[in-house]
Amino acid sequence: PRSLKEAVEQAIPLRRHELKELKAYSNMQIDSITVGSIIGGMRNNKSMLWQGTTLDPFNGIKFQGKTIQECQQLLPCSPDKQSKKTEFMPESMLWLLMTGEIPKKEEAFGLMHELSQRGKTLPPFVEHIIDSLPRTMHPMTQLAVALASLNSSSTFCKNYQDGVIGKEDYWHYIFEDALNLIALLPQLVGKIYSNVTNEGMPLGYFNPDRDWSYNIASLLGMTYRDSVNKRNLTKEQCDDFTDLVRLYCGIHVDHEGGNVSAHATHLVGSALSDPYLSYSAGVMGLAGPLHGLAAQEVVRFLVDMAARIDSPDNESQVSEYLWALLNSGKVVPGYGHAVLRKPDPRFDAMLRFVEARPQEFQGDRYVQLMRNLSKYAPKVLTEHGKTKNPFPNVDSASGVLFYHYGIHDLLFVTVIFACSRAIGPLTQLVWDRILGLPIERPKSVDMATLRRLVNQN
Ligand code: NMX
Ligand code: MLT
Repeated sequence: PRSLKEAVEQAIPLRRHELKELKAYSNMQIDSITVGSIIGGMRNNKSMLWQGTTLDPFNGIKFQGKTIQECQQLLPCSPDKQSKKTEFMPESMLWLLMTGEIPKKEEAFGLMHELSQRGKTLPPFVEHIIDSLPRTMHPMTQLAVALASLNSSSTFCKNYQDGVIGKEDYWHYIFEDALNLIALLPQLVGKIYSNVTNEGMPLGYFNPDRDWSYNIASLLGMTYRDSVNKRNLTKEQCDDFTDLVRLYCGIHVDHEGGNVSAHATHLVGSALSDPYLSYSAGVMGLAGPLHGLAAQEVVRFLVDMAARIDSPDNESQVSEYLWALLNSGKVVPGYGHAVLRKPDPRFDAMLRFVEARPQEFQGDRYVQLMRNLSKYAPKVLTEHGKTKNPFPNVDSASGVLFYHYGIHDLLFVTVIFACSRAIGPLTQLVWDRILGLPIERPKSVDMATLRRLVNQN
C-alpha cells in the first residue's frame, strides 16, 4: 500500500495547478471588510486559504467535504475492531485531511504503524523538561512547553539553518516534523498525566502494534490490564473509553482555519517557525477559556451545579443556576459559537455515543444534566438575549464523558483536545509549504484611520 507521503505527493500537482490558476485572479474582489469586522474579532472575513475542513453556520463541519456521519461510515477503524462497527481511527482522518481521499484499510493501518514507530520513545531531554515543571502547573502549559522544546529536534529547522533546502522542498521536512509531533502525543500526554496524577509513575504502556488512540488511552491508565487498571473498569468499559478517545480525537481535529488554535498554528508557521513551535502556539490558544479550555470549564460547572440542585430534571433550579451565572457576568461554558448558528454536529456525535450505551450512562447524574442542559440552556440564553447562538457547542459533552470513565483531573481534559487538534492545523501547515504560501501579515489600522475611512464613505 501507499504511504501517506506517497499519497500526498500524488495530490500535489493538481493543488499547485489550482493555486496557479487562482493567482491569475489576484486582483478580483470577492468580499468586503466592514468596520464591525475590524473591531469585532475579524468575524466573517474570508481571508485565509484552508483546505482540509469547511464550516457552515447551519450544517457545521465537513472534513474534505464529508460530514461526521459520512466519515463514520467510510473511514477505516482500527485493525482490532474490524468485526464490530466502531469509531474510525484518527489516523484515517489524518489521511483524509492530508490527501482529500478516503484511505484504503491497508493504507490506514500502514499509517497507524508508521505513527507508532515514530512515537515509540520520547526524547530523554523532553522527559527531563516535563519532570522539572511544577506538578501543579496547568497541563496545557506543560504540553506547550514540551512541544516547544521539541523544536531542537526539528528536521525542518536544522535543514533550513544549514541552508541546504529550496523553498519547493520545505514541505518534506515540515511533513516529517508534523508526523513526528503527532506520533509523540500519546507519550507526551501520558507523561504529563502520570506526573500530575501518579507521582510520575507510568499508568500504562506504549504498544507499538496498537493504534494512536489506544496508546493515548493506555498511557492514561485506561486500558484493561488488571495490574494498572486501578479504576475497576470492566473490559467493555475500557474498550468503550478507547472508542471514546477515537471518536473524540477523530472529530476535534479541525474546525476550518479561523478558530484560535488552527489560526495561531498557521500564523506562526507562516514565519517558517517549525511545526513544534507553531503547534505549541496553537496549544496556547486552545488553552483559553473561550476556546478549548471550555471543555474543562463545562465539567467544573456541571459538577458544581449538580451539587446545588435536587435533580438534573429540575428545570427551574437549573435555569436559576444559569441566571445566577449570567448575572455575575460569566459565560455559560459549552454554549455559543463564533460561526455556528445551530447545535454543533460534533456535540450530536458525542450524544450518539451516550445513546448507544443507555445502561452505561443511565445512572450518571452529570451526563443526565449535560443532556437536559441542551434543552434548558438555549431557552435561558435566548431570553438573556446576547449570544447569537444559544445552542451547545462541541465542549458541552466531551469532558463529562471522560469524567464518567474516571478522568477526574479536570484540568487535563483540554490536553486530550490538544492531541486531536494537532491533526488539522499541522496538515494545513504541510500544505502551506507545498503551496508556498507567504508570511501572514494583515494590515492593522488605528482609530484615527478608521474614523477617516468612515467619514470618507
Ligand atoms: N454565555 C453567555 N454569554 C454569551 C455566551 C454564553 N455561552 N456566548 C456568547 N455570549 C455573549 C458574548 O459574551 C457577547 O457578550 P458581549 O456583547 O457582552 O461581549 C455576546 O453574547 C455576543 O457574542 P456572540 O457574537 O454570540 O459570540 P462570539 O462570537 O463573540 O463568541 C464564544 C463565541 C464561543 C467565545 C462565546 O459563545 C462563548 O464565550 N461561549 C462560552 C465559552 C465556550 O463554550 N467556548 C468554547 C467554544 C468552542 N471551542 O471549543 O472553542
Ligand atoms: C473549534 O473547534 O475550534 C471551536 O468550535 C471554535 C471555533 O470554531 O472557533
